[in-house]
Formats: sequence, structure tokens, C-alpha cells
Amino acid sequence: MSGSEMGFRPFDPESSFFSYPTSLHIEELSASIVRSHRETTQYRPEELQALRWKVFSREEIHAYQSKSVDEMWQHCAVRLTDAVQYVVEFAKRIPGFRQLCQNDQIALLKSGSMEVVLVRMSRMFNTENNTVFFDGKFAGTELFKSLACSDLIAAVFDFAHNLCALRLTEQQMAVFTALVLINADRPCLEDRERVQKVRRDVELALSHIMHRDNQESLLHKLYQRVPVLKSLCALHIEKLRWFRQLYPLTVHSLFPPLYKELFG
Ligand code: CLR
Repeated sequence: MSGSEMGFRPFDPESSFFSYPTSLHIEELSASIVRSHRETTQYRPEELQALRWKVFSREEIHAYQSKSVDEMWQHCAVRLTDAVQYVVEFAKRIPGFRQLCQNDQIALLKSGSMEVVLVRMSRMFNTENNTVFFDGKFAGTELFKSLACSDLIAAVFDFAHNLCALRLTEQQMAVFTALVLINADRPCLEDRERVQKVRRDVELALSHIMHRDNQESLLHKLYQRVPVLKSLCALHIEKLRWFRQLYPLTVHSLFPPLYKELFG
């Protein structure tokens, strides 16, 4: 990207001096976030494409549906925590994240890691039959019946379906998920200004990528998804509270510590 594309006037010695390092910095930041994303996803897009034929059989679906509520919750909490762990690793590799104080790193992960998991879910989603790659095969909403939170599951699948329809590239998804994580409006941040500084660069990186890909209209659609993500995560927390009231011991002794630390 040239300086003039960044909004600097050409032939102004002052701005051309400053614009080059800036656009180079944003270019490098984008590349670094894309690399971090690639290194921290469980499956590459080609692998997922090749796995599309693997769908759960009636019998297998029935076996999931026959699990007790607490058994299925525990199972899903473990799977979800695995996915969160990759997101934590992704966060650590976003330039600027590790330089934040530990309190703020944790605050950002507490409020943002589930949101990133849900964005990443769209990579694992098949819109042709509304299934998600879960536990080694593609599963529809009915497989999650015994969780007894069909409203959450329906809303999560709906979100994945709509995001999947935007057909983001891996690079766009990488920088969008970084943006979801680095949010200066999250609760309990000590140094908001510092988070805001990192955020501004990630915003520039996303605009840069969308501009380069000639998909600036996508930017607006992506920002529109953000409040939906927030409401899904609030619903997840609400369901967890409900579950904990019914099965306090399951949560206490059988849920992964990281799950409890982030959501409990
Ligand atoms: C997200 C993308 C990851 C792989 C992955 C693993 C576990 C999946 C998750 C994805 C999507 C959301 C998911 C989760 C397991 C349970 C959870 C389907 C595909 C649903 C929404 C249930 C949440 C509530 C439980 C905690 C009871 O790369």
C-alpha cells in the first residue's frame, strides 16, 4: 500500500517519511496475525474440506442424545475448553498482547475467548446441511439435544451459518478474530489506553486487508456481527449458571479448570 492510499498526500516530504514505516508496520502486523492464526487452528481449510463427508450416523446421534444432561455438559465443556486453549495460544501470538499486563490479558480472554471460538466455528461449519465439525464428524443441532439448551444451540448455529455465508478468507478471519479479542471496552481493564493503542493498529490491519481484497463492504457486515457475539456469550454464561445450580458438583469436580476460570 502506498502512502497516498493511506490518506497521505504525495510529494509532502514530511508525510511520505512517516507514511512508509506506518503502512509497512500495518502490513507486518497483518502478516504476523495471519501467521498466528494459522499456527493455532486445529484444522487447515483443506483438511476440513476433505472431512466434509464424515457425518454422524443415526445411531451415533442417538448415543449423544441418550447421555444425561450433566454427562453431555461435561463432554461439551471439555471440547469447548480445548478450542479455547488454541484461542489463548493465538492471543499470546498477537503482537502487543503479551506486552499488556497479566490482569488485562486475562480480562480480554475472559470476555473474548468464547467470542473467538464462535467466530472460528464458522470455519468448521457446512452451510449445505447446517452441521459443525465436532468430535471428529459433522453434527447438526439435534446432536446437542441433551444439553437442554436448544435456544443457545440454535442461536450459535444461526450465527455460524450467517458468518460462513460471508465467505471470509483465512486472512480476513485471522485479523477479525484479533479485533474481537483486543477490545478496550471490556470490563475490568487496568490500562485501557494501552489496549486501545493495540486495537487501533489491528483495526488498521483489518481495513488494510479488506481494502486490498476489494471487499470494503464486508467490513461493515463484520462489525454488525459483534453485538450478536456478545449476546451469544451472555446466553452461554446464563446457561452455565442454570446448569451449576442443578449440578454444582459436576461443575466443581469434573469441568476443566480453564473453563471455570474463564466462565465460572
Ligand atoms: C469451534 C471451533 C473449534 C472447534 C470446536 C470445538 C467445540 C465446539 C465449538 C467448535 C463450537 C461450539 C460448540 C463446541 C462444543 C460445544 C459448543 C459446539 C466447533 C456448543 C455451542 C455448546 C456450548 C455450551 C456447553 C458449554 C454446554 O475449532
